[in-house]
Amino acid sequence: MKSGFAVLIGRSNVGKSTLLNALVGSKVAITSPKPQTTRLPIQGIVTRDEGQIVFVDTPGLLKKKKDPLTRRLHQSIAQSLKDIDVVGHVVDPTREIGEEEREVLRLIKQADAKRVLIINKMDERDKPYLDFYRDLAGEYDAVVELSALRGTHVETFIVSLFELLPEGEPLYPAFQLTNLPNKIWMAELIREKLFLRLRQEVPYSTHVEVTEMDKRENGLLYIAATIFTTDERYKRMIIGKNGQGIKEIGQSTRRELEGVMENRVFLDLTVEVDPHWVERLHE
Ligand SMILES: Nc1nc2c(ncn2[C@@H]2O[C@H](COP(=O)(O)OP(=O)(O)OP(=O)(O)O)[C@@H](O)[C@H]2O)c(=O)[nH]1
Ligand SMILES: [Mg+2]
Repeated sequence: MKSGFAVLIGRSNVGKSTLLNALVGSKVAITSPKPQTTRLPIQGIVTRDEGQIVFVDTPGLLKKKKDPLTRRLHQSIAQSLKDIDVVGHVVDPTREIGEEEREVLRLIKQADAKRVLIINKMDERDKPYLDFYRDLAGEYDAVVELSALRGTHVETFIVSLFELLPEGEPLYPAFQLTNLPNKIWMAELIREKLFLRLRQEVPYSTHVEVTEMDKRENGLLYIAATIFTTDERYKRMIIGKNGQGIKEIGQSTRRELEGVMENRVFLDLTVEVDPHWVERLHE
């Protein structure tokens, strides 16, 4: 049996979380067109006859910003590169190699692991930088070209990883798809709706905590969650005119949860101002 850890790292927005979901075949990580969607190192577990791969999705590297959240996310990336077997560098051939890619290259060279270059978004028609990335092949043990969104060649990637992984026993039971506790996963789903809905700096001002999860006697799953934001002004924007904003966030999350849990859900959302929530983020 083979087993080990493969970390997905790369610039923000290249599709790391979309790839994690495609690998696992289930939505374990949230995705959005906005950079810095991912904040936690989320594990997605793939178990096959050959063995088990634990993929670790990481926050995207974004160099421009120097705020406390970005600092926290960068610490989390560096931490994720310790004690792993493979590092998968995910790149987007529609975007130029920039300072962020060079920083990722520096980081992965320090890691004591096999290196795989993953050229994602191969479904895009215009890939003006594809050859730039292909020219980097010499720096890696393997190169795969795939589309996380369409799921093409994702299986090829899994097969090539099993080749690179050491012998070992599975770490998780075969049915387990992620390490995320239910409450955190639900909070992530709510945060995804905030990222899809809110503009500019507002989604970055938010953090979500699920405070209660309870199966009621009538079979209803009761979930209470608090959306934290740093400013009264943002709180008003999240709640929206006549509460319309928060209502839509609640409805779309509830619908998604009901689909996955196959259970009726009551979602109780509160918005609170806390300028210091970043300090409570665990790594
Ligand atoms: N066309 C195309 N779009 C993709 C593909 N993979 C991801 N995307 C899109 O790229 C955007 C970013 O995807 P994410 O998976 O959230 O990217 P990420 O690298 O996890 O981003 P951060 O968590 O912010 O670092 C989303 O709009 C995805 O739908 C792909 O294979 N093809
Ligand atoms: Mg992500």
